[in-house]
Amino acid sequence: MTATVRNQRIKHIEVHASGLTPDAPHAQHIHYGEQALNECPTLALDSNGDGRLNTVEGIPAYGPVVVSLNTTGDTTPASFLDVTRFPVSESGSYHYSRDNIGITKVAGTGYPGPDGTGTAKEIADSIRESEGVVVIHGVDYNGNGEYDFGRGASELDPNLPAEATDPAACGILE
Ligand SMILES: [Cu+2]
Repeated sequence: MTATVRNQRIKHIEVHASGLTPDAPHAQHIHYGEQALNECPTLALDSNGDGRLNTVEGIPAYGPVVVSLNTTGDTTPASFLDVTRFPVSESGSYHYSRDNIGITKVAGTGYPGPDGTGTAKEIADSIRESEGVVVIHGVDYNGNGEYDFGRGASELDPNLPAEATDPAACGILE
């Protein structure tokens, strides 16, 4: 996973993923938190002990969403679960790239100011310093070929299955 960042803009980013649930959409984001560890999570963060890591449990490792790495349109955190605009894993893998993504200010990123807002410059600087974490979501735990509610609803949106939003893969953005 690589990104070229100039000023407050990602000039080019690439994500190469494999081993994913095949033929399913995968939400993917750059996560960053000023208070986060800026690393990929492990099951040690499974705070409710249910044997799987959900997206919120991973936040101490990677922080909140700062950029939505989708294929078209708005790339701010507001688009983080607009699943129709994220890449689909043909046979479990994909090669994603996109140019010219503007980085925006994001509330809740753990900075001292009002609402913990990080400015676009602060967030861009952190991504440049390899503190941004790309998280790919979507795990078909029961292997039935679709995201279902077998492991309950997503903690992020009760209308979505947990399978659609749990973290599946992760990498530090170099
Ligand atoms: Cu994410």
